[in-house]
Amino acid sequence: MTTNKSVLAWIEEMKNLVNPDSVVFIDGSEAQLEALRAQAVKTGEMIKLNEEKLPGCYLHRTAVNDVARVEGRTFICAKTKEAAGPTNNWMDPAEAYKMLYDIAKGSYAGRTMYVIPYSMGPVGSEFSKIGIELTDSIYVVLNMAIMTRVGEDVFKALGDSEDWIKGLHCKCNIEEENRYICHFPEDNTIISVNSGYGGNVLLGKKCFALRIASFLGKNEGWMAEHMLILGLENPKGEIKYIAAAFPSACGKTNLAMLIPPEKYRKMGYKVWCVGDDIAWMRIGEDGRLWAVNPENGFFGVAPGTNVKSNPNALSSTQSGTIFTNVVHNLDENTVWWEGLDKNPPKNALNWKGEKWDCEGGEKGAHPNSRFTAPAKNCPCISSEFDSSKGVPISAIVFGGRRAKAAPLVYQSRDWQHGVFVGSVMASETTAAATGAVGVVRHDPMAMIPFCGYHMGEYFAHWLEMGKKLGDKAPKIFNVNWFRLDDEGNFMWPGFGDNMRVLNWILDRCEGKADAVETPIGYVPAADGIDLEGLDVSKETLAELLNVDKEIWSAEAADIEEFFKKFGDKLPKELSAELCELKARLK
Ligand code: OXD
Ligand code: MN
Repeated sequence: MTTNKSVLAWIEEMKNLVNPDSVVFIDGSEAQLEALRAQAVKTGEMIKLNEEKLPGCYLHRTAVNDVARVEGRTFICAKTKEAAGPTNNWMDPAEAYKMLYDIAKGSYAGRTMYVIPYSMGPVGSEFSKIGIELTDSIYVVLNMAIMTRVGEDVFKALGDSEDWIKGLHCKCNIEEENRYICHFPEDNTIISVNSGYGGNVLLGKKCFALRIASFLGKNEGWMAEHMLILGLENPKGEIKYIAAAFPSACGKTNLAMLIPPEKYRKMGYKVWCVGDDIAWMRIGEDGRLWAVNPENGFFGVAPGTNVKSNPNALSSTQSGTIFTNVVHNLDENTVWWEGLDKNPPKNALNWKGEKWDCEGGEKGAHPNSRFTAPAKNCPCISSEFDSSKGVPISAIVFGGRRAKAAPLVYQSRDWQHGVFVGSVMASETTAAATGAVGVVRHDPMAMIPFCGYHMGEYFAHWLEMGKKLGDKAPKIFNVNWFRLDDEGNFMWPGFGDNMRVLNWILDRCEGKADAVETPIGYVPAADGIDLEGLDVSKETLAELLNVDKEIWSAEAADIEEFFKKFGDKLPKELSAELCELKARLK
């Protein structure tokens, strides 16, 4: 399938290391994928679901100890610890290679090596990047075939070039204590061992499109961000694009596929999804920031996805989808998860494959259970989805899950202040990674698990991009859909009604909406957010937009502590922003 010398030499080297029984190149043809699906069903790796109700859909269960990203076992193996920075685990590259090769050695014995050529971004686009993943898992092949563009065309687009990313995945025996997800940014290499969970093994996604790509972006003058991309069309048919960064499992997929409230729908508003997780952004010929989604599918969190919260995501999963760690409805041979509907199946297996009693109080689906669905299934997929130059971004939005501190929405004073706003993002942790859930942690730009180099330099890169963009830079905002009242209830309805906030954001970009200055930035004027048809009073909105000086003074002290981590790599612009914030809070 290829005569590329660098590719063939590396495959040979890896073959000698892992010792497979055979090697299969993934050509991307439906016939080959279908044969692999059949083989996975035969071995029990996947279960074929009801062809009438869920055509082309499958269920897979991971090992019980392997259900989320393992941040504690994810390493940036740069030459120096300093290059990886204080927010990454670091391992010396020579030691890491030795350890990983010892684990990988002979691990494909009795297994097949699948060679997956894949493109992040449309095949052949000058902005796309190519990777090759070697894996011993059919589940990985089939997921990669949904999440990226795979096959022969990718080798054609690569030609003789040496500009591609190496990725070796070895399932081994799924041993937790020998699980490592390692990145070698200086070698364009990723090695993942002893896991079968998507975020750890679909190497095009977090490993390449964020960790390696963020490093490439810094060196080449572009940005790889943990952001959804959506287009908001107004009744005049004009579409404005927003890129938004939220930590994992904080609603990026829901926002990216939002259905406007009825009133807005009737007026002709529409939301178009370009991407739900990752944005690669470059400065275009016109000097504006342009974004592409390098992925080709959605690896979404299943629990909570339903006809109300995200009908578009649900529709996307009705064919050609792989479900992981959800409930198996045995009567219908379909799937179920908490929050899908109020009718949990009576005759069912839980995510572990055990008989499940829906009234027994235990969750049936894992909280981080997932669907891998083709982007083309999404009813609101943007017509620009496959565009190689991407879409021009008007606004960048940061957000997290904060019970109290952050108001519903605020705008930064300018790009530099916006970078500060992104750098001080904090959010309650979710089930997308192993570890405690609901603990507030700093997560600058939602990139703490994904920045492939020193985060102080990453902030500097953001500031640099702002300088290059000048007055063409998108405006920067922060949102928080998760504010709680004193009784612990959500104060903002969220979901489709978030469009009311997006409207204010886009109006601000066009200088059309009023705002009130607060110590942290600009919040909407009293009547700035349309509340018609909502069960939210003016008083509640005022509360939602309130900036509590006491909370923010504590926040500022905490930011000061957090910033100390970055030492002299913290850009002085950000310390200056912190000083100004403290002064404004006095
Ligand atoms: C994801 C994540 O899967 O952020 O997108 O964990
Ligand atoms: Mn993500």
